[in-house]
Amino acid sequence: MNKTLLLSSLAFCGAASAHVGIDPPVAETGAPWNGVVRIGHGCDAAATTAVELKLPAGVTAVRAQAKAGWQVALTPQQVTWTVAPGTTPDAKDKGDFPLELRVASAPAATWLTAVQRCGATAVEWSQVPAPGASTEGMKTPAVLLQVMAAPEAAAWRMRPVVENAWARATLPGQPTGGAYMRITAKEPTQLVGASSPVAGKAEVHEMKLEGDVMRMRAAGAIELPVGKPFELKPGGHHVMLQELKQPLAAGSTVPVTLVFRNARGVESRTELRVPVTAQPPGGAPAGGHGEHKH
Ligand SMILES: [Cu+2]
Repeated sequence: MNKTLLLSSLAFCGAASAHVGIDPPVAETGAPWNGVVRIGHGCDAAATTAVELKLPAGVTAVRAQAKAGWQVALTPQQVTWTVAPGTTPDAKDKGDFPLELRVASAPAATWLTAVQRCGATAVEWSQVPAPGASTEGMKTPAVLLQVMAAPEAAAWRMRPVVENAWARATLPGQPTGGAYMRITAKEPTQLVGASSPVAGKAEVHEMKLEGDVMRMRAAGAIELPVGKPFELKPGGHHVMLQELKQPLAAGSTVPVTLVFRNARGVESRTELRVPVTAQPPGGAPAGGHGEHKH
């Protein structure tokens, strides 16, 4: 094997450590949860041959739907999918394994452990971050099921759709940056805040004419129109990333969390991975009047 091949296979191994997850990642306490356990691919170069999902107290498996090419064994606290005899799995195979759970535990971040077997190798997805911390940077994080009370789960299901998010690249030493996106609410909802680990402070700003000068200021709670896109864009509303801890580098992504509040006063959060670019994607005119000069 020459050097180039070796490097590319190493790169592939890195990419192959993508996570095991569940969809949806939210469950309502006291209610059935119907969703899937999702496997991105095999363990590096080897195909997945079995998946074990271990459930904590308060979460029980009710039913696992049949999946072509797989056999399933179920106890209340563990579900095991095993590749069926005569099936030849591929390392690139992805899988969604349908499952029904019953969630009786109180609202909390609830971690499920998964074991992914690829022949003789096993990957244990079991790393749990400190409370409130993210799994960012973890190699084999456990699977997070966010258990919520009914009002929070309803707010989460009806949270706005966020699309076309981007942030403008900043220069070294530049203290602030802006993030932009399109938000479409499904029910009466306010955008009430934002946060990002790359910024000491993040705020939603609006542009206001003061005399004949456009200035920006904190927008407070923004009432989002229902079913109609609301644009955060240069020269208009934007998420202001203040006290930047590092420059926003073109080609990277930054985590940004938006906080919404529904008509019943219940908050929901949407975590975004926002791509950083030098110019608005799609070549739209930048517009704006120095919206990042305070
Ligand atoms: Cu601003």
